[in-house]
Amino acid sequence: MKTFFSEDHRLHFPQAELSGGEFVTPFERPSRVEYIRNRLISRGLGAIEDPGPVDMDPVQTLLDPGYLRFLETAWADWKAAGMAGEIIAANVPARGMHMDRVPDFIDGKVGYYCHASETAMTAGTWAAAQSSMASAQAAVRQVIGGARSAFALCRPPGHHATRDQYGGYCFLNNAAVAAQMLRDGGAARVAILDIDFHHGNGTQDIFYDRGDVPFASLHGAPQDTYPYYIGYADETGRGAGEGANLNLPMPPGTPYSTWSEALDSAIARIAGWGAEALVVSLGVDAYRDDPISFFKLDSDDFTDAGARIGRMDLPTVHVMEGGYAIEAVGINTVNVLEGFLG
Ligand code: Q9C
Ligand code: ZN
Repeated sequence: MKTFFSEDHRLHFPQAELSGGEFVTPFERPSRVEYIRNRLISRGLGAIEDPGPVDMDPVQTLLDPGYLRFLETAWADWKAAGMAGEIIAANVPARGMHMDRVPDFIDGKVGYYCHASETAMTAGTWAAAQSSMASAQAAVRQVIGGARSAFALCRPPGHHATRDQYGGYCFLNNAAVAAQMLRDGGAARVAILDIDFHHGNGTQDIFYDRGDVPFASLHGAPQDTYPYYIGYADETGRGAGEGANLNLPMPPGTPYSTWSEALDSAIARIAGWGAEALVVSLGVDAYRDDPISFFKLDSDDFTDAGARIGRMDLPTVHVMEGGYAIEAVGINTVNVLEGFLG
């Protein structure tokens, strides 16, 4: 399996994450993907290639143009306004306020286009987000070209980003654009299976009204974890998308015996949807030692999960999402891919 990876992820390295009322070194840090790359090499999983430039056409078609312009200019606007630090959202539109009027001043714009203030933006964030997207796109081209699978080693991750909001360490929804590109490449129905510990709110939202890109997510129950306000089992899709959204929230302490049953039901639903291609939002933060998550998967469980996904026998683009147990993130990620390959 080929991997696509851009060194430009290093351009995104905020110093601060707001966590428990303190600024801490972000959990989503550059070394994460270095561990994954080193493990890919030591296990001989296949070539690792630079993706080349991003293609913004499918990104602009799927996402909000005003949001993309904001991401492009946010740092310059922030600095021009005399802000001393990294971009952090301090205000967001709340109940009773206008949800659809974009402020002129950058401080207000930031809150308009952000849903979670733990995530900081810096000078290189936009370039890094685009290079992350480029890896997803190169992996899609590989699969459209006939490969059974490809791995997009994306950083920053994407599944929390909606059409017009960033947050949860995500700026551009790589998996969503990958699925749309597989549709455009000829697959009539493209399923997205999100095994990251957190609910893929952005991906769900982007395709919620559509039946051609069904979405299934295994995640920590929203009552107990981010993104808190979405990810319930009764969110089943809307209009043409009714029945094409499957949420499988699970409580703190969930072991692999329970998680794997949920995975099997997601896999059965994807088969029932008649998917012709698959995008896996591949987060490994369901790991027992993940510092911000509460599932109890062991490293070997990720191999088994990958094998179950592989038995779906669909052309598959794996897109990297979360996973913050730095020492194990490479092992766990490559275990999924090796299990998939069988
Ligand atoms: N005090 C992904 O896994 N909440 N994003 C962190 C830490 C945000 C996770 C709380 C978690 C976002 C791609
Ligand atoms: Zn996650």
